[in-house]
Amino acid sequence: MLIFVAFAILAILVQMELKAYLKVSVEEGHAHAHEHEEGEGEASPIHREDEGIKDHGEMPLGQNLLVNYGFEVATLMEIYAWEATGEDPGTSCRPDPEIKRSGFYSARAAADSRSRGVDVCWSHQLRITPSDHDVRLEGYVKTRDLKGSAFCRVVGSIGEGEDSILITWENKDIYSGTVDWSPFELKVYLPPETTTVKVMVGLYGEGQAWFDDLSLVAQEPDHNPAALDSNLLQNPSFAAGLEGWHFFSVTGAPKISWGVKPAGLDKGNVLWMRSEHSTLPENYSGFYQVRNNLQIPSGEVVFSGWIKTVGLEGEAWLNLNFYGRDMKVIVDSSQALSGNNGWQKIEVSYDIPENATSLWARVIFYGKGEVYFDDLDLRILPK
Ligand SMILES: [Ca+2]
Ligand SMILES: [Ca+2]
Repeated sequence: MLIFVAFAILAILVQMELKAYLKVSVEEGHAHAHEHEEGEGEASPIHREDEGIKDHGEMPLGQNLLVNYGFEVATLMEIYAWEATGEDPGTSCRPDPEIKRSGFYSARAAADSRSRGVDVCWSHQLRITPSDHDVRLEGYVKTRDLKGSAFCRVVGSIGEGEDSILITWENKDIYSGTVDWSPFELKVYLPPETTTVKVMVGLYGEGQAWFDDLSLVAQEPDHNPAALDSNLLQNPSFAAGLEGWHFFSVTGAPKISWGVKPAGLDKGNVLWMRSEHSTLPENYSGFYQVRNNLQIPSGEVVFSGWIKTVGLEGEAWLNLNFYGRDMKVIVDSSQALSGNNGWQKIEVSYDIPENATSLWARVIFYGKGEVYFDDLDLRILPK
């Protein structure tokens, strides 16, 4: 009897989600209706016909554009319409029938000490592209013993796959430690040239996170261009721990520890990272923040900060990346520190390139030893 009831409920849930999906497909254009027949219950590849999407007129505002947003259509290993990151050592992404906020499954991500700080996440490609709109991602997350952070992310690009051009990367680190189901939200503007949008939820570090009941809705854009000559960084002096900053490590980097610690009256909290092993220069790690939606035709970006190194057999420096249509520019600070150095101010600057939509500020190091960063400042000076 119980089994029968369970199946009946499952059938209703699946139907609810598929209905929502079909409604989206219809608004998107009839060309996509066949996906449902082919792909039901399986993580089949998504066939996209981008030409048809933007010309279809009205963007369905206020409607959930995610498919299988409650993760109810899943098998033992896979979640329909969601893709898991690769099987890096020490990481796993699975549907979880035991721990969920609603329905029968949640999306679980987990990493242990072998994971080397890589992002472990579930990713979903929107079937409608809300270009020239704001999108608001919402959902719920639960974490357990998470050193590092859970995150949510919206990534916009032109094209797909290896040839795609990244133009928007809005990331928000949301919870760490142990929290019961808690809400999160993230809002970002997608430039008109956007053709592909991916939503990601996951974690980095060590521990577990579960996600459930997601939604992403498009809204009329509420343009909020970067203010000139003010610090664009969130939490630039680490007074709020690592809030606003996201760890990254280029594949091949050995185990690295990081955190914030007090470093005297003038500096308060500072960011520190330590590597126990020497690495090649191309195997660098660090933290970043991204400012999307630049909407500034001209200006000089200046990124500065204080760095201290202790026995660093390698280098530490600041880095700016610009992404946009037909362009990608990576600029390193001309100065890099190594060995033992007291606090030194370093700066990197660059004129905003044409078509740049996304600006990344990164603090970076490679090699064995310890590095500290503080009082970072990212601003655009009018030209
Ligand atoms: Ca669920
Ligand atoms: Ca500080």
